[in-house]
Amino acid sequence: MQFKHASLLLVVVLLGTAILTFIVIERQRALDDQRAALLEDIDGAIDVAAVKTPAQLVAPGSLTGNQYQSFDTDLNGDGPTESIAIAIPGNAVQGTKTEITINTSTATFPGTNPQGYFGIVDINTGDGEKEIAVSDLGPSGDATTGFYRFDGSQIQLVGTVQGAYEDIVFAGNGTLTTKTRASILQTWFYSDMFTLGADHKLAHVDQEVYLIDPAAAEARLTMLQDLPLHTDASSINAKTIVTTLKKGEAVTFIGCDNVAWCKVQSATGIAGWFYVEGFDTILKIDGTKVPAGEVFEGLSNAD
Ligand SMILES: [Ca+2]
Ligand SMILES: [Ca+2]
Repeated sequence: MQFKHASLLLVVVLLGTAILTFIVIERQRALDDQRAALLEDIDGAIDVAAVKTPAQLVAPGSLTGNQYQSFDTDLNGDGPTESIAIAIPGNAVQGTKTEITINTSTATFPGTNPQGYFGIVDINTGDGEKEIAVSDLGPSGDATTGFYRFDGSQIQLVGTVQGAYEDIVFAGNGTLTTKTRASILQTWFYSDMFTLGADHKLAHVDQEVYLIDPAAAEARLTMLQDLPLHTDASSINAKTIVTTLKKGEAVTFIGCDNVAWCKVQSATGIAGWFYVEGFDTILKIDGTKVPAGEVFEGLSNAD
């Protein structure tokens, strides 16, 4: 009897183990199936190979004017031509950049949304050489442009500015003017100048006030409350008032020093300054602080 009981127990244990093993295997199989289905869904939603930046959709045949994906020219003015080409590795999911190669020397212009071609520009027509301009359109329309030169053996970065190269004005005398996004008050862009130095580097031209395009919508504001204006941008403690903008008055925003002071003009043509703390808190002459959106109607707050 003892032996019979032991055999029965063994059979029960073996059977139990077999059932448990079966359950575990089936459970794992179900999980594997779920995982496979999930991966299939992800692949369907994001087809990495199919996600391309505009740059990768630019067909060489669609390029016009000063737009090239490869071009041979004498960049440094020494007679022999250089072979210039760009490549856009990666895509919108994996990250993007533009690789610029002159002969055998390569540089990388970082970015998120390459324009997909380059231009040849001549920042200073008197220095015997030309520059390559490569633009990245940015994640939300804020383009940047990098300028490169060839020193006879290596590619060199001349400088980086905001704006796409086709929107930049080249005076030919070593200066260029672009539109730069301002840091205070609202979403607006100012006319910004750079000069090409003897060291072949772009230098920023600092200005007392960076000016908005008078035709821009962001230049036309309406007063939501009275705002006394400082005569100049010398001190927030100065109490001299040049004029007081009145509630309901249509005014013209002129620009800012891009740090704290902004200039605005009354409907009657009197200009004065107000002080901005942080991005858009206005510190009035009487010491009170008011959000700019409560002072001006018509401010832009685009991304
Ligand atoms: Ca050359
Ligand atoms: Ca030149």
